[in-house]
Amino acid sequence: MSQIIEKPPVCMTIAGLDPSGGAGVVADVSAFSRFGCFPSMVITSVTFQNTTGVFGADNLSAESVQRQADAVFDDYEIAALKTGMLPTAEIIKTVADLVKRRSVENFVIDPVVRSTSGYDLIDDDALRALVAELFPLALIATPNLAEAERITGISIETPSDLERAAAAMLETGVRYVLIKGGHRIKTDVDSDIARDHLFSRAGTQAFEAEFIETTATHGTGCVLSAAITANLALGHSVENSVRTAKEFVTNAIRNAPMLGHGHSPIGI
Ligand code: PXL
Repeated sequence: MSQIIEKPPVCMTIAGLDPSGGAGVVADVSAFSRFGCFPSMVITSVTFQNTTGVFGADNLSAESVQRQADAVFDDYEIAALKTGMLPTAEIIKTVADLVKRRSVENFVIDPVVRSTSGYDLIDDDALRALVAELFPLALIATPNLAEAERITGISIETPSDLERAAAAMLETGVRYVLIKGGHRIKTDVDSDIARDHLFSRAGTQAFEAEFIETTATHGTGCVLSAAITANLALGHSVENSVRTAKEFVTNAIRNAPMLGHGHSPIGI
């Protein structure tokens, strides 16, 4: 008797390779798989790094990125796409063209700007292209506070700064903006809560989890955005996808393997 196996939704990540396995495409692929999605990955850059830092990177050409992605798009139906490290303006333009040509609806941008250890993963030209050409095409972007500041030029200290920064990003056309790390903003609310804020034209929603004091934070942004992507591919709403992804990351931080001598990967 033959068993009928249901086809999994395919998720694609277009991002960098972290050979130490904590961030980038390896983290994305693990998260896609954990939610039952089939993973596809397009490499933008081979980085040289471990848990203590990023020491450099060999960026691939825009043509290579396009040929990797088109080969997969020609063959599979892609249910959702996320981007991570997009190091050059040429690669960003290629990805914008791909999203338009392939009419990708579930498009998630993790605007990776700088590694936890302070290495700039994207230059200023690329940052401008990211905001001008890619943000307008996205369903959701997931900057942390530092990324939201670099993208908008607004220094975020208060809840009203946070709202101004979100409004500036929504102006580009992106439909949802999830700003992570809102617990660092000066308010009288307790700081042992990890609070992220989801903004859209319809309003704001806060997502809270226990704040875990740990050095195991390598790849949290990648895993969160990949988990959102997988949940969108499964047909869930943006709000539900964010909620599920945040719970997943909180658990992964709790289950971190504490590898290496710096910021350990999280346990997914
Ligand atoms: O976590 C941001 C990030 C994303 N992608 C790659 C990285 C990093 C941080 O080091 O190396 C490839």
